[in-house]
Parts: sequence; structure tokens; C-alpha cells
Amino acid sequence: MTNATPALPADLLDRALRDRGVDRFAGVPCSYFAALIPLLQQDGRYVACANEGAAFATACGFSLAGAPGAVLLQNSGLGNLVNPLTSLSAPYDIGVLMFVSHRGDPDGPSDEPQHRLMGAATVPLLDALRVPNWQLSPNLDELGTTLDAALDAVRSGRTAALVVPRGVMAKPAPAEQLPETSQRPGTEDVVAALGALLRDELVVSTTGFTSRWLFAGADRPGNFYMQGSMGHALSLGLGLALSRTDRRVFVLDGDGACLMHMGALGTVGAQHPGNLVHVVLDNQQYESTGGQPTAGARTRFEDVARASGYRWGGRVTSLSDLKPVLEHVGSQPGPALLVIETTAGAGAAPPRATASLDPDAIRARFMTEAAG
Ligand SMILES: Cc1ncc(C[n+]2csc(CCOP(=O)(O)OP(=O)(O)O)c2C)c(N)n1
Repeated sequence: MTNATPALPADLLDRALRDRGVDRFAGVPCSYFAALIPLLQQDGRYVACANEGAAFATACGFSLAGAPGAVLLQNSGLGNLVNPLTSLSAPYDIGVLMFVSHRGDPDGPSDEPQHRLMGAATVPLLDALRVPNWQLSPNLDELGTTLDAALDAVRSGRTAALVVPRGVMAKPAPAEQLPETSQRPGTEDVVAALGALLRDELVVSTTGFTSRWLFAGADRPGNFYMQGSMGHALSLGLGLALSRTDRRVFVLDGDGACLMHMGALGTVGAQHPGNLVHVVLDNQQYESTGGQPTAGARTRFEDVARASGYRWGGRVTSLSDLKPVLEHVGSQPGPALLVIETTAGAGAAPPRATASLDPDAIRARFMTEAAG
């Protein structure tokens, strides 16, 4: 941040909001809110939602009950909430206060390719949707004035947005490194083990750390690293599987991403592609954005898959079970869903694929491989 004002501590923002009657939040995390979300979760004031549209509707419910509801989201999820914004909030005059983190900010430092278009479109999109918006300032006087103006709009039934540039919110204090006690394998080890078992499968890997570890440990042209488009890896894999019935398609999903558009499991169950294997790495958290608990930490994906029409659903809890279970899955027609219980890694994730390859290079070499 170029501004000399120190970053805004989460507790000061929380207090300013509480003083103004805003006490209930819903959202999907962004690392920019890594200090705020745990603070709100401590006393149950934050609902972790599967996607931003659901978070927005939940906040509309808070507002409908009498006190303004607030939503926390990354701008990559803005598209997910356009429908309830335009067809619930606007016609019924239900105001919600949105905090939208600004990835790909054209006035900020360079960001990942998947954030650039939405970064430039964020403020014009809010304007086009007639959402009054302000940039969140870490300066306490400016913060108070902005919150008052935004909440005037919200109380009059209009949704208002505070756009949060990088560096405005203070980061959380570094977590104390406790000795590893979990028996679950880390994403790194699971992805390495999966990579070693791959033959000529086409692989779609979800956004976040899974794609990074796959690129670092088992890069191959048949891997499509789907940075961005959170929650759509399964649908991309479904399109591939239906088009290339002669190739086995693996989708490597995260639990948070799978929850985001879980309706896709029903589509897979209905379409029934025999060549699709859906692997969910379940660490019960959004590790890539700071380790917040996921919206459905109790969801048993394999049960949902079976109930949705997948031919097989199962779970492994240790790496030693992975090979025999995958061989079993490979010996029968799909669709199959395998949950692998994982734990968050203690170390830093490796660089993204796009640090070395442009997205169009990832697409081009994948298409060449898929055509073979
Ligand atoms: C629509 C959308 N909302 C939010 C984000 C921010 N985001 C990036 S990765 C991620 C967490 C993914 O969680 P999960 O699938 O469980 O994988 P993990 O990070 O635990 O490996 C989030 C919330 C995003 N990229 N897109």
C-alpha cells in the first residue's frame, strides 16, 4: 500500500461496525479477510457459505430480520451474487453491506491472470448494478464517514459495497507453529502419490494449493490447472469426459471448491460418464485463503455422490490405502467419487503454474494431449 496510514486491524473495523448495528456476517473467504473472519467466528457472528450468492441471500435474511446484514467476498465471487443482488435485494429493497476484496486491482500491484479481467471490471460492474460503492480506508475518520454513508444506503433498502484494496486490512498475527499431530496426509503428499499413479488420464485440478502442488510435483501436458473458476472443476471435467469417452478423466477437487457448486454432482449422476473419477481432497478448510473452516465441514461427499447417482463413492484416510482403492476404482466403470482426508500443510505452497506457463500455453498443450 502506498498510503502511509497503517493497515486497519480487524478488531477496529469490527468495533466500528458493531457501533453502527452491523453484527451478522456471511461470506466466502479471501486472504484479505484472514484476520477478520476468525474474529467474527469466535462468537458465531459469521456464517461460512458455499458460494457468494448463498452468502448474499443469507445476509438478506439478516437484514429482513431487522438489522443490516453484511457479506465478505473476494471480487472473483461477484458474479456468483449478481442474481440475488438484482432479483432479491433490488426489487424487494433489502439492503446489504458488502465488503469486496479487490484482487487484480488495476491501480495495485500485478496479480494472477485469473484476477485481471474482474479486477478491472469490479467498480464498473458495481456501478452498472447501481450499487453505491466506496474504497475502504484504513484511516479511522474516513472509515467512519464511509461506513455512515454506506449504511444510510443499506438502511434505505439499497445494497452498498466497500471495495477493499490489497494491504488495507491488517494481516493476522503469525500463528504459533504447533508440532504436527494429525494422522492425515498433507496435500503435498497426496498430490505426489496421485501424480505417481497417473498414466494417460486427462486431469483437471482445482484452484488453490492443489494445482500448485500438482504442477510442482507431477507436471504433464495432460494436466489442466484451473486457476480461478472456483467450484467448476467438476463441470469442466464432465464436459471433457462426455466428449472423450475413450479417455479417463480425473478431477482433483477441494472440499471448499466442491461445496461451492455442489449441484454439479447431480448433473454428473444424471449424465453418468463411466470414465470420470472425481477426487475430493478434504482438509475441512479453505487452506489457500488462510485456513478458515469450510462451509460444510460435516459434508460426506461420497454419500452425496452415491445419492446423486454416481456408481461408486468412498473415502481413504491414509496414503497406504490410496493405491489399492484407486486400482479398484480404475477396474470398474464410473462415475466415482473418492474423498481423501488431508490436513493443512505446515509449509508454504510452491509457485502457481502460471508463474512459469501462460494460461493459453496450459490450454494449448492440454488440447494437443487430449487430441492424441
Ligand atoms: C468464486 C471465488 N470465491 C472465492 C475465491 C477465493 N479462494 C481461492 S482458493 C479458495 C479456497 C479453496 O478451498 P478448497 O477448495 O477447500 O481448497 P484448499 O484451499 O483447502 O486446498 C478460495 C475461497 C475464489 N478464487 N473464487
